[in-house]
Amino acid sequence: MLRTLTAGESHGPGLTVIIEGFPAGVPVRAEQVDFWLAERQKGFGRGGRMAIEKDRIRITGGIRSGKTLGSPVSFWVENRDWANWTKIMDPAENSGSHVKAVSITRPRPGHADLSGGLKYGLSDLREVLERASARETTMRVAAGGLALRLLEELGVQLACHVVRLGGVGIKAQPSFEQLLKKPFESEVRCVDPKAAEAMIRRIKKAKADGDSLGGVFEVRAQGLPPGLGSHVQWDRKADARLTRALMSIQSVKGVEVGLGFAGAERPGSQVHDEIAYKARKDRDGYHRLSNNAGGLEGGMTNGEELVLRAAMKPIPTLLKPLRSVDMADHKAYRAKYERSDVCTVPAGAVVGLCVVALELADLMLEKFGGDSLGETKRNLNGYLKELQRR
Ligand code: EPS
Repeated sequence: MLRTLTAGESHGPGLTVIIEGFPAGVPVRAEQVDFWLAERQKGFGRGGRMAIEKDRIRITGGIRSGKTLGSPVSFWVENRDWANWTKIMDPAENSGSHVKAVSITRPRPGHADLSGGLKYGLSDLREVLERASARETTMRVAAGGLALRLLEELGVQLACHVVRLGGVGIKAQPSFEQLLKKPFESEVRCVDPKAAEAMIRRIKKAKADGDSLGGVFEVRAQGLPPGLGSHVQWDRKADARLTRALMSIQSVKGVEVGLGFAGAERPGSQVHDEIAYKARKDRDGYHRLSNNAGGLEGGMTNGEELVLRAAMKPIPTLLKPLRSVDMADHKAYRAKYERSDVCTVPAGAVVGLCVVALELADLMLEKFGGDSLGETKRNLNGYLKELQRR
């Protein structure tokens, strides 16, 4: 139902997103989207670039009088750093001066540089890294900010936090209520103050060592009805779609649902969530005595809290670069160092929340349809009423 496309280079004039298939009548203000953009920019371990940028959307289509119109919604975010890159990155420049600018020919291990250069036949690896850059996630966060408005109207809430960073982990799983407030107060988006302190120490050490750090973040959602996605076809499975969304974030190398890999170590009796029933006024009375499935069974939501985790590798740009080869002479050199962050796991958590929001909005629209928010709400409420009789 929803199609989202982003465009723009990290040091070009700016970034664009188009979200097609969004229903009419969803109230949204630019500040509500900007809130998430600001959250993405935060986090201990970010580099100098975030001091330059102040990401804010300009609404360029699909919204009037504070409400969506049903037409494609489009946002634009300016790259402030563009002012320093016009000679190197101006898309309208065709006099050949870009070619004269210093080319990057020493690919960084772990980055898109080498594969992208080979694939697209490019000899200046800047033409790969500009688009592979995590700057692109700005626009997925902007689109996610819009999706979150729809989800909120439909009674769905999301939260995210950092679970592990640089080898330091939290001890206990926080409640959803704790998550809604706490991670936003932490510089590393971690609810456990002791763990957060240790994470910050690790980032400082990595920076001093010219190194980078990865970690694991978690995205959770409450208020989802059972039956989003479907068991009947592989590409309709909600777990496949949600994990794909998370895997598409730069640096993500692994995704878990609920108990995830730990479930493979236990017998079935200690994994599957037993079913109970208690009549409720607002929706179905089925619930689970545990939530190891993370809210997903058979490719569908089961009405329990959605629990997804993603593992981010350390950033590939290192102040003390790793061994590489110059593509111009095939000789051994150290990789090119470009200004970078030391750790982006806290920012990754926000990006994760936003891409999950986009996918959940799509799953809700697929099940409940509707060209306007009112129609979608009526369809959802009709379904929830029906569930009470089951
Ligand atoms: C990035 C390199 C850095 C990061 C950037 C991602 O950019 P710069 O080279 O301009 O300092 O700050 O992240 C962002 C700009 C962002 O908005 O998240 C890279 O090479 O991927």
